[in-house]
Amino acid sequence: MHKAKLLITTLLAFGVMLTALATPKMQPLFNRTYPTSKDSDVAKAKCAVCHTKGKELNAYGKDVAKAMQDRKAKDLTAEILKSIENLDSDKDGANNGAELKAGTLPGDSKSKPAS
Ligand SMILES: [Ca+2]
Repeated sequence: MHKAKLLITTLLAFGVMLTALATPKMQPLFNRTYPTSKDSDVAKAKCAVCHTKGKELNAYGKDVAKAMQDRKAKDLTAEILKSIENLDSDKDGANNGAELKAGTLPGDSKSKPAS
């Protein structure tokens, strides 16, 4: 019984590790495409630029995923990110490109460029 519990705990720990490694290239690519100051909303949000909690995607993350699916792309590219700059994923009136240039979150309508 104790051994089974230990085995399950170990497997769960590996599962969490694999999930965390699922997209290790996405964030560095995003940061290279949209360099921003350390105190911007984008820098503070880290994974939350595209995700709500865990693996769930916010409005911007869903648009990124859709652009990847449209191209049948396995890996995210700067071209894919730039292809959705004209969208306003979070519908706050500022398009994704303007938000990322300002360091605000394109998937969170509460974060938008100062007008
Ligand atoms: Ca927006």
